[in-house]
Amino acid sequence: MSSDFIERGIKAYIALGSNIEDRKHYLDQAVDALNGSAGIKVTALSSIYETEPVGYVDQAPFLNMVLALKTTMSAVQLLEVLLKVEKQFGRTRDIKWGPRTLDLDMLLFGKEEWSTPDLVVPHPRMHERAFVLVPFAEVLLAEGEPYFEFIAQQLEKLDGKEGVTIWKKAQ
Ligand code: GSY
Repeated sequence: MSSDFIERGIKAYIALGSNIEDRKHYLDQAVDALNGSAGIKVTALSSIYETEPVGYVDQAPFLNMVLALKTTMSAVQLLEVLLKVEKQFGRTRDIKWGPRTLDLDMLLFGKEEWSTPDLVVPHPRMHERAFVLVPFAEVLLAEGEPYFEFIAQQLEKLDGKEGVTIWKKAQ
């Protein structure tokens, strides 16, 4: 992929989660599928964290991470790719808060704000979830993004960080 592509693209951040084995395999496959999509280049990966389930708590622990990508797609096109990749790895949406092979959530799409029935960015609940903010802060810090300061402040105020432990450190 040319550096020109990276210059032209919009930066987006995606949260990934899985709590059905093989959890790590689902995350790896999702990263590869996104990186292999035309018009998308993954630029950074957080560490992988093992996290206690939030919401419906009577289910297995999750692996969660966040990735940064550059894309020449629109936010709606990127959402379509995320849904396609979830489906490709067996995700069904019949139990709302239940176990899932793969969950892909768009956290940010550049500085764009969207609020449609299908897409809301910035993600409206990310500030409530330590399993999102911990890996998100890690990627933003590694990339030297000024938005890190805001997310770090949100994280400081948040409960539940003890339920988020590092499982595989980013290289
Ligand atoms: O919102 C994503 C799915 N999900 C998760 C998750 O990814 N991690 C943790 N720890 N709890 C969760 N509850 C739900 S629903």
